Amino acid sequence: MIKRLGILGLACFVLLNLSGCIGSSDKAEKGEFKAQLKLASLTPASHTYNQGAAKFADLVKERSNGRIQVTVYPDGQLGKGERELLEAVQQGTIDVYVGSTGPIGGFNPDIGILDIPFLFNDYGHVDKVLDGPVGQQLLDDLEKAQFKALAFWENGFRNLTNSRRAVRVPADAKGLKIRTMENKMHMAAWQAVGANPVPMAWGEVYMALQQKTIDGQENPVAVIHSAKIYEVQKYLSLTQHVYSPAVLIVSLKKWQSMPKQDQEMLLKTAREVAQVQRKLGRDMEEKQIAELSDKGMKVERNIDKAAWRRAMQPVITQAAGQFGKEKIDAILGTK
Ligand code: EAX
Repeated sequence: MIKRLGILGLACFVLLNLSGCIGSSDKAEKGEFKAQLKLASLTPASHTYNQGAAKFADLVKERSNGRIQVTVYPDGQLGKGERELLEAVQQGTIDVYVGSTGPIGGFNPDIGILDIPFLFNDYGHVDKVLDGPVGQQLLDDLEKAQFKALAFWENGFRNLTNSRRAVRVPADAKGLKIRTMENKMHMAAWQAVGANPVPMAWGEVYMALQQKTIDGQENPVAVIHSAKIYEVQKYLSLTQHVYSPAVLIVSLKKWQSMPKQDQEMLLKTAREVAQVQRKLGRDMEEKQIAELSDKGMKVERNIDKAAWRRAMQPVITQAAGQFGKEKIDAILGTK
């Protein structure tokens, strides 16, 4: 009798499984859900995005008992620009993106509020905003663009480099051809300063600087250092004119195929690694600036930030109209 019940039970299980009646959540409970995720970034393997991504991949593999494997493709292996990578995530050819929020405004305008020059006072202010309700709302809003944004990681405060001259005050940048991200607010900020913004995919920038088709670019120290920008740029001005968040994004379609318990594990892991990844860049910043100087860059530290903020004020004023003064004040007022 028991033997007959056993066979009957097994038959039912096989039938249910074959009919797909055991959904993804049941599969997770039974630890059957499996996924191979392709994670793409533009920066070199040594950059903090990919150090964070490697940690994320290890933890996800461990916490899923090997069911979910994340393979990291750094250095633009899967695409030359971040907009291109994001489009690939929407199309499902890339599963996970880690990169700046710069081009994301083109997919969902809300996050563009973070591109306002001189919005953040310091890293402490950044963490309070991005890890608080304002940041969470911006991450949630990205579902409208088919992105499941798990956590804010960090690109950093952006600084100007150029090959022509020392730049201390905004007038020194007048007429320089400065590569910007494909981001209207960044372009407007450099226009306001009197420079000529040239939007360009990151993968094309090093050669454009080498061939002098552009004079300069702006990026955080960790990007300037890891991409060896010192080989093609002489001057570094520590303007810190805008804070550049990064974000870890999973394709929403892929996310929705996952069992709830795996989603929760990925979310928890992304948030944990966010703190580690941000600290990596912050702890290395001064050492990397010293190394850039050793590599021959002329580092300008004596930057009058109030003058730069005044020069970029038209963009800051315009942003209040675009995003609403109360939303901006909520960020400025976060202590
Ligand atoms: O995300 O395109 C850029 O300038 C970005 O800051 C860079 O790719 C790192």
